[in-house]
Order: sequence, then structure tokens, then C-alpha cells
Amino acid sequence: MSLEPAEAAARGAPMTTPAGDIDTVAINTIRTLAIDAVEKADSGHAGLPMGMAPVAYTLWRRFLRYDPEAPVWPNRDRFVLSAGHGSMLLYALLFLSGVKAADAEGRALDRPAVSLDDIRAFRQLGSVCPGHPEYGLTTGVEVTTGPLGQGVGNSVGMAIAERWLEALFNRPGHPIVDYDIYVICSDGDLMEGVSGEAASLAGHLKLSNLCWIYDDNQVSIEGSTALAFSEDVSRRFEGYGWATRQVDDANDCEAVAAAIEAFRATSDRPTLIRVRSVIGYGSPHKQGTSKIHSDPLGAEEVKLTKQAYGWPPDAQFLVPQGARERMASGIGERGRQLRQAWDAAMGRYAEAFPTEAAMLRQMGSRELPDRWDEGLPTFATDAKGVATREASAKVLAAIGPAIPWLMGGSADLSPSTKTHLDFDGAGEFEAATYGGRNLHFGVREHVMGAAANGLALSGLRPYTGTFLAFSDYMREPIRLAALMRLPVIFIFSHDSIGLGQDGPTHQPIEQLAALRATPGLTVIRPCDANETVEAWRTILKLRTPACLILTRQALPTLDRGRFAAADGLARGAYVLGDAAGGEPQVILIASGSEVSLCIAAQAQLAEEGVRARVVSMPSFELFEAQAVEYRQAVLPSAITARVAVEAASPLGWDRYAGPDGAIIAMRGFGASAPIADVMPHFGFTADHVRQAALAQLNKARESAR
Ligand SMILES: Cc1ncc(C[n+]2csc(CCOP(=O)(O)OP(=O)(O)O)c2C)c(N)n1
Ligand SMILES: [Mg+2]
Repeated sequence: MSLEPAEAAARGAPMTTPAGDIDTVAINTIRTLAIDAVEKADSGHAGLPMGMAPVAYTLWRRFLRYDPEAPVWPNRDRFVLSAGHGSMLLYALLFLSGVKAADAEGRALDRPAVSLDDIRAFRQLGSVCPGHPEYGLTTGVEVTTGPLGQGVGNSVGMAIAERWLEALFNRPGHPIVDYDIYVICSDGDLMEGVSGEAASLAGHLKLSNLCWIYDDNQVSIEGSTALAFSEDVSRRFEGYGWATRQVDDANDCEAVAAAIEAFRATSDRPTLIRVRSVIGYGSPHKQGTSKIHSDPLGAEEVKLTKQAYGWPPDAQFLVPQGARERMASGIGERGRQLRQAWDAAMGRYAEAFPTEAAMLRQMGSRELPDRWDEGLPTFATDAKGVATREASAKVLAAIGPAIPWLMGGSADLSPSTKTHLDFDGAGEFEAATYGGRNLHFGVREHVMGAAANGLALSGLRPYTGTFLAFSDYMREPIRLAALMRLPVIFIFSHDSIGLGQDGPTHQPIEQLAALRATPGLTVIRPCDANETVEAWRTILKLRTPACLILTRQALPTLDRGRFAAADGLARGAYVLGDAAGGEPQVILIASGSEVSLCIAAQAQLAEEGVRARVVSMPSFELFEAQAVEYRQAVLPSAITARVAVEAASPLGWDRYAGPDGAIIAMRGFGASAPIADVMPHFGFTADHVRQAALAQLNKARESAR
């Protein structure tokens, strides 16, 4: 006699098939896959997948406009798991939905993005199921998440991008851009300050294509959120101008569906759906405790949990018949139809609007438009010169019109960072004018960085702007841009104590070293207007993030007839000029504003019969990428008498100054005073460079003796 599963369980007979209707079974498949993966890895978080499985399942099966056969279809809805510690939720969804892997060009391959074996290898070396979702590693992962708060920040950039693309490309009868951005976020996401910046900005911009689903489980790592988090989150979001919905039980799929439908019907503001869930639901002995989301359950607990789900307690990585088919008939069917209809619509669009279609294609493959660099300025020799921020503004004025998908803004400092696009028709991106090219982030550096990453993930070429000292407010998004290899341009002006009277709070010291320490990030600090042009030329050709470091104060525009051409910048460091009369005896190396001190020192040394070489070194990273022969030609090992000069932390300069070299740098914080006093006060004078060079020469002579 065969028993119904629940009946079998009740009688204590071993259960062999899962209980419940097919939706329940599919939901419990997500939960148990997460449990088994965490258990096998002996590491990871199963709590969020267990609690939120019904919500995510409802969203994916019934709403998400996503074709598993075409995972990078441009008009797909985006799903962001901001609570990246719940990564197994996403891997289980990708697996159950049958999402295909895609190659670097976005072509679907004949294998799944995530297989059951991949899930078995959760958190193991080389697995496409790492501890936290990683963009670029696993098809279907729209963004790398894990540092709480980043995903919600990214989602605002994604929503801005969608609105902007709509405004630029849609034509009457041709709505080719029309997608939504869904986020699952946790208590931690909403405790992080960046969620406030992000929600404030999204509410202001009335981004009704944005839906955050908040897992209100009232638990975080240290225990109940009552320990540290007691605000009324819904009221907070109402204050930001969001629509808020409440779902009282995460297991109530109809209530979840109704809330998502309400989001889709809302056209004037973003939506927060607050879902009450119980972390690790179904695990009777651990409910509401903190242990559950940060540790594997343990064999006994796993069995009890599975039993509570009506699941065969001894089955592992079980995918019951019908679960994947159930997904296929929902997201799979819907996604295929929508994508096919879109392909046809896109064909009609391309015929009617070939220029726009070509632009879309070019943008999608991250190419630059033809002749984008034709209007780049060159600057005449000028002893007084211009600030590199001013030179950068001239570059932006030229390339802004030439690269339609270059867009960005500043954290309320564009008059200082000179990052506003002023050309005719550039416009402001505001709720009533989504086609504007100028973003206004307000004084919100953190979400500016995170949103820029979201813009880049949506195919745009974003830039941000603020003072270099405040890059610290953006460290996490900069780091993630590097990790994801996103071509974001982070512009930082007011790059040293040379900014003067604002004083040490505004004068960056350690920021350059910190940025240079970030793998995959290119940091460029040009020394004059023409190097600034070359810096932009180099950065725009990159497919990875870059920081452009600019001065507030004017710098002399070098005579490129006398000194080497500014395009040497592309190689990171180059010989600006040697003294006449033979091999150099000492090398003076500097970046940015300190290069001209070295040039002046070189002239003084020449009068004393000392031959100095001046090396402009705008970028460590670009220089390190050169062949050893080139690096040797610029900085020959035989010349050990060296002086490196940079008005910032000396950290890192010993690599180029050498073990015996001198480094003129900042050993402490700056001071509030006019630039004419600040620079000499901290030793940034040509004469100091000259003295250091002479001391170096003496030292080298002595050691040669
Ligand atoms: C910026 C940041 N700080 C700390 C962590 C470590 N961390 C991972 S999960 C978590 C909190 C978990 O609580 P919650 O966000 O409510 O998620 P839940 O456990 O309820 O799924 C923390 C502090 C992190 N991932 N990111
Ligand atoms: Mg929580």
C-alpha cells in the first residue's frame, strides 16, 4: 500500500517523495538545495533562501520578464540580490529556471548557467556558485553583491539607466526599452546608510521602475534587530516618496503577487514591499535565533527541517519531478514569448531608425562611436597654465556630444569638479526630464559610486565627480567596479594640499595610495592640460574602471616642443626631458602638480653642472603594464640617485625611488592656508627637490667609493 507523503510522515514511515502541490514542492526545492549546499560546504547562509524562497519563486515564476534561453537579452527585467549572503537563493533560481550560460559576447551556450553539480560545489574553488554572487562569473548574476547596501545602491543606477535609455531610444509605437528592476534586500541592507542615500535619490527621481522587496525577518547576525534597528522602515520610505506595501507572511504567495502587481501599476514612484518572514522557516528548533543564517544547520537539524517541509529527510540535492517544468511553464514560457516579440519589434525599429539601432548596438558592445576623439582639444604652452580640472572640462565639452551614452554627475560639486556637460541639449536628468545627460546626485557620494556601477552594468559610460578626499565615502563601489571590471570613470578634483585654504579635512593624503592599491583600477594624475587630454583618451579606451585625479590650482602648460609629447601618458611614465651634456646623473620623478617643481629643479641643477632627468609618472598601473625594456629605459637601474615627489602619502613611491632614493611627500595631514604658503611649508619647492637631488648624488658617489 502506498501512502500520501504527509500521511506517511505522520505514521513515522520513511517519506520518499515531497509533500504538497507543485508550487510548494518547487519552493521547498529552493530551500532544501540551499540547506544541502550550505551543509556540504560547511559554510554559507541558508536562512535567507529558506525564508524568502516563496517570495523569490513567485517573482520569478509569475512576473520576471526574463528569457532563460537569452539571459542577456537587453530588455530583460533585472533581479538584484542585494542581500548577497543569500546567494544560494539566486543559484537555485537560476538552476530551476534553466537559465543558459552565455559567452563573453552574450550568446547563449548549450549548457546551464548553474547545474546541480555546480550547486554541489557551492563555495569551492572554481565553482560558478561562490560564497556571494559574482558578476561576470555566473550568467544571470546581474551584479556582484555581498557588501550590504551595495545592491540597493546599484539598483538605483540601473533604474536611472532604464529611464534614460527609454527617453533616448523609444519612439512612438516602438517601446523597445521597457523593463523593471527588482531587488531583494535584508535588514542589513536597510541599516546601511547607503540605502538611505539610494532611496532618497530614487524617490526624488520618481523611479517607478524600481521595486525593493525587503526581507523583514527581524534578525541579523548578532540576534534580534531589536538590538540596533527600531525605526519604522515603511514610514521612512514613505518620507522618501516611495509607495510601500506590506506582506504579512512570506509564505502567502498570493499576497506577494498582489504586492508585485501593485508595484507594476504604480507609475509615479518606486515601491518598497516589506515582507514579514521567519528566518529559516520550518526549522522549529532554530526559529528566530541568530545561529541559523550564519552556520550550517547540522545533520539532525537538517532532517527535522526537511520533515517540517514535508520533504524526504534523507534526500540530498533532491530536485523532484515537475519543479523545473513548473518554472519552465512560467518564467520560461513568458520570457520566450516576450523576447521573441521584442526581437521582432527590434527588427522593425532597426528599419525605421537605423542610426539609433546602430548606436544601441555600439553601446551594447562597449565600443566608442566613430571619430569620438576628433574634437579633443590641445593646449598651447602657457607658463601660468590652467588647472587640470579646467582642462578636463574642455575635454568633456568635446566628447560629451560625441559619445551620447557618456553620462554622469557630481555629488553637489560640479562647479568645482567641472564635470557638468554644458553643450546645447545636454540637459539635466530629473523626474520630468529623463533624457538629460547631467545627473545630480546631491551630497551622496556613496550612492553616486554605487549608482554609477549600476549605470555601467546597463551599458552606459558613467562618470562621477567629487573631491579626492571624499573618495573614501565611495571606496566600496570603487572596489566593486574594479572587481566587476566596469568601465566607470571616477573623477576626483582638489587632489592635494594644493587646494589650500579648506585645510586638512579636505586635503587628501592617503587616498592616492589606497586607490593605487586596488587591483584592476587605473589611477591617472596628469601634470598639465595636455596630459589631461591624453588621460581622457586613455581612460575612454579602457574597459575597466579608472580614477582621474585633477588639481584645483592652475598648472603650467608644458612646452611640448622642449619636452616629450603628452601622449607618453599612455605608458604610465615617460621621460619628459634630460639635461644636455650626457647621461643623467639623477632622476626626478613626479606626478601631477609636482612635475613642474622637478622641471624647475632640473634647470637649477643644470646651472650647477648636474644632469637631471625628469620623469612624469601620471599612472603607476599603466607603467607597470609596460615591457621591462621600456621601464628600464625610463628608470635605468644603474641610476640610483633618485628623487620622487608627490604631495601625498609616500606609500608606494619607494618602488620607483629605489631603496636609497629620496621621497618628498606628506608625512602627516595638511594645513589651512593659501597655496603659496602651504606648498613650501610642507617642502614642495623646486629648491627642496634640488637639495634632495644633490644629497642623492653625494650618497651615490660615497657608496661607489
Ligand atoms: C557591509 C557589510 N557589513 C557586514 C556584512 C556581514 N554580514 C553578512 S550578513 C549580515 C547581516 C545579516 O542580517 P540581515 O541583513 O538581516 O540578513 P538575514 O540574516 O536576515 O538574511 C552581516 C552583518 C556584510 N556582508 N556587509
Ligand atoms: Mg534579517
